[in-house]
Amino acid sequence: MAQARKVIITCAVTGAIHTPSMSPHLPVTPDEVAAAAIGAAQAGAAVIHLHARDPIDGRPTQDPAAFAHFLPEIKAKTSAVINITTGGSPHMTVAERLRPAHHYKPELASLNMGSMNFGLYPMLERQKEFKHAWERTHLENSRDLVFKNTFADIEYVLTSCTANGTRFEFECYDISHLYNLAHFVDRKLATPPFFVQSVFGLLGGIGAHPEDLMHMKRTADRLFGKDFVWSILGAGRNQIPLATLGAAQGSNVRVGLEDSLWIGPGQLAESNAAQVRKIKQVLEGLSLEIATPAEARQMLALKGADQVNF
Ligand code: KMH
Ligand code: ZN
Repeated sequence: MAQARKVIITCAVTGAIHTPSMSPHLPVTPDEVAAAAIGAAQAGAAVIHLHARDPIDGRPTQDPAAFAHFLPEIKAKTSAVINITTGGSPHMTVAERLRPAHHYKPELASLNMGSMNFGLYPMLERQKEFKHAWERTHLENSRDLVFKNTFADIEYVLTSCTANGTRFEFECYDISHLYNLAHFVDRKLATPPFFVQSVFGLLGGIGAHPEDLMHMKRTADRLFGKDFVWSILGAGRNQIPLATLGAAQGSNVRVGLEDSLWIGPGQLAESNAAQVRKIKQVLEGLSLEIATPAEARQMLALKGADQVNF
């Protein structure tokens, strides 16, 4: 009998898109980030993608010290793969964004595969009141913001993190980002299997229509053949529908409050774990199995949790 396919669930527990005023459930303090990550891993996420926030006002921070308050606890209490962001916030320099990955040498780090507009300002239409002044500025300034990931930046992230044995979640927000990855593959700066996180529905990137998903998949198939591990991230309300559509066609999935605050129409997710449980139900309904952290490590050729610096 054919074995069921194993699906990696990544959970991105907090991040730079949303701000604390948008949901009381968004993890902000180190204790909240740790609890959210542990809950998501217990619910079935094999990979936990992490950002840190200032515990006082929730502002994104890439100070390695901020990560020190939750990385060891998550590692001690789960076997999940820990994936540290190198995206940080689009308002930060690349050098600043890289600090925690360089310091902690994780198994996996995100790598954003092209410069782009990163429009968060439409959220101002929904969110009128803010607890902290930085939140409105963060969204407002995204009207005139380039999320800078030039070829030089990408090469620097690739070479400096690879030297530590860190592999990548290649964040591809558009078709051109797949071609950028293919360019670095040609230059032998990226080695298979490529974990391609295809991101849909962010203003500045590809849309979230099923045709967009199919076009990404066809292009990745053509460029990378069997050498990539495909994953889907649908932003906002697209999260569960696109993950479902992709999973039915062979993708892995990413959920989490970093990318969507929602669990249903107009209904805030009360936790990251709730989104993991929801997608897990969908996957099981499709007769798919959930990859364990050990299986994810094998599928992504990771160095192992004993090789990190935390
Ligand atoms: N929130 C994702 C769409 C990163 O951390 O490097 C983008 C992201 C980037 O996760
Ligand atoms: Zn992120």
